[in-house]
Amino acid sequence: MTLRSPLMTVMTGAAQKAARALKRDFGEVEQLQVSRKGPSDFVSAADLRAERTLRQELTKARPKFGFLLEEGGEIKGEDPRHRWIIDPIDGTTNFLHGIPHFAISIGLEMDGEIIAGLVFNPVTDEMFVAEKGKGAFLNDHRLRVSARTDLTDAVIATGIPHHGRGEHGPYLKVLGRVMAAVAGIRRMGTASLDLAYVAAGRCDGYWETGLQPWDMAAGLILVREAGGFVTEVDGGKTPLASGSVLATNAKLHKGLQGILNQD
Ligand code: LIP
Repeated sequence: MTLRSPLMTVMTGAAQKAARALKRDFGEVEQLQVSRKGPSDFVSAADLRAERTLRQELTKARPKFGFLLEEGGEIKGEDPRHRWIIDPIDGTTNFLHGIPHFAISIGLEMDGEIIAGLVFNPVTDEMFVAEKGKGAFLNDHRLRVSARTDLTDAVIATGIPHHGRGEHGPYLKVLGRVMAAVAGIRRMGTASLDLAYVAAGRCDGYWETGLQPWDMAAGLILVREAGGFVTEVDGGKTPLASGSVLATNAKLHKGLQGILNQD
């Protein structure tokens, strides 16, 4: 058991509160009032409610911090140095299809750097947390990225472009090369959990492009604090700004990056 910092106590408390309603809503997923935001991009009543709860709870504890919210957008705080980056339901498509693989994702940015992250799947009750310099944890157990050194043994997660999003042809070419080089590919549909799974050593790597900051803010620090390596797919240093992410254990990064960028 580890002692939670005051900051992590605030973050976990907010996530637990939002998760209670989310779990109930997930149970009644077919009755949810769902409106269409764009092609394949749904906003549910549960999403909005969870975001409101998270905002209220975090504001109670840290009244001056700003927000970047998936649904509510940017909300400037009195404190310009701190900003919460939140996805109330990452994996909305899974949620709406009754697939129990979605998460609340909360990242805290200070002076442009992510200093804390939480990814919580309320259905499995798995809470992944990390703070800068303090390590990454799953329900209080310390996390380490995998130790695999050969891509032929590696399970790699990815996000596949879909209707209305991404470049399908080029993605298929890249996928073809990675498929041929690894033990298995997974497309689970929740970027924050893909990153958390890399941190936990369940997956050996993950890549995706076209993401939003709230999909990855919390997951980035989880991987780094678990000893992993995160860049953009082309090796660039600003995944949060570009939406392009490649996260692996340190040993597989170069090899996977080479395959992803062959043409
Ligand atoms: C989702 C990501 C997922 C990605 C989807 C989508 P949302 O976030 O986490 O991995 O491939 O296209 O962006 O929209 O469910 O919060």
